[in-house]
Amino acid sequence: MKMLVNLWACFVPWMLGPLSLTAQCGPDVDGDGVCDFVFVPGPASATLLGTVWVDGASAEEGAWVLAFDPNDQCVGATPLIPFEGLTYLSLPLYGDDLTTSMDEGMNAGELFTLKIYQPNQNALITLGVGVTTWIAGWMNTNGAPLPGWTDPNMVVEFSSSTCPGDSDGSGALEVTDLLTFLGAFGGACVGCVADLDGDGMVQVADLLNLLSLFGSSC
Ligand SMILES: [Ca+2]
Ligand SMILES: [Ca+2]
Ligand SMILES: [Ca+2]
Ligand SMILES: [Ca+2]
Repeated sequence: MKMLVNLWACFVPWMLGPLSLTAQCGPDVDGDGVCDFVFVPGPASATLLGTVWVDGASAEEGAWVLAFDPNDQCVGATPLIPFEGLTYLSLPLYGDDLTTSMDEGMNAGELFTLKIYQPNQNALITLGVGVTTWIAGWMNTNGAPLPGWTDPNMVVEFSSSTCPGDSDGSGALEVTDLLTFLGAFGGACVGCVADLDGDGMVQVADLLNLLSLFGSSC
C-alpha cells in the first residue's frame, strides 16, 4: 500500500505536466479564510519597484499592493516590505500564459492599475484621486524590473481623497493647491493628487483641468 502511495506521489506531478501553474492567493480582505483575489504566476512577468505612501505616510504594517488589468482580473499581489520606517514595493505583474486558452494575466498593450489593502481598513484604495490611474507599458521582462519602475525610491502614492488637485485636503481648490501643483509640474507621479487625469504624469492637461476647477469645492 505504502509503495502504491509513493508511486502515486511520483506520477501526479508528471500527469499535471511541467507547465501547470498554481494559482496564488492575495490578502484575505474579509477574513473568512477564502481567497478574495487569485492570481496565476505565469512564465511571463515584470516587477514593479517603488516606495509606497498612503495619505502622506508609510503604509500600515501588513499592507499588500495588488495589480489589476482592465477586466478587474488580479495579475499580481504582494505584501509590502517595511524597512527603516518606509514601505517598499517589489511586485511581479504576471502575463497571460500563451499556452492556455484562459486569460490569466497581462497581455501586450493592456493597462494596469494598483490597489492597496491595509489590515485596519475595510476597503481597498485604488491608485488615483477621484479618477483611477491606468498605467501603460507592461511587457515581459522575465521578472526583471519594468522600465520606469526600476527605482525602489520612486514614490507610489495612494490617497483616500476623491478630490482631484486638492493637495492639502481642505475640500476646495485654492492657491495652496496650485503652488503644490506647480512644484510637481513636469514630473512623473504615480497616483499623486497633482495628476488630475491619472495618466502618471503632471503636465499641461492637468494644469488646464486644475484651472477649470479653481475656486470650486469638492
Ligand atoms: Ca476572504
Ligand atoms: Ca492563457
Ligand atoms: Ca485645497
Ligand atoms: Ca496627468
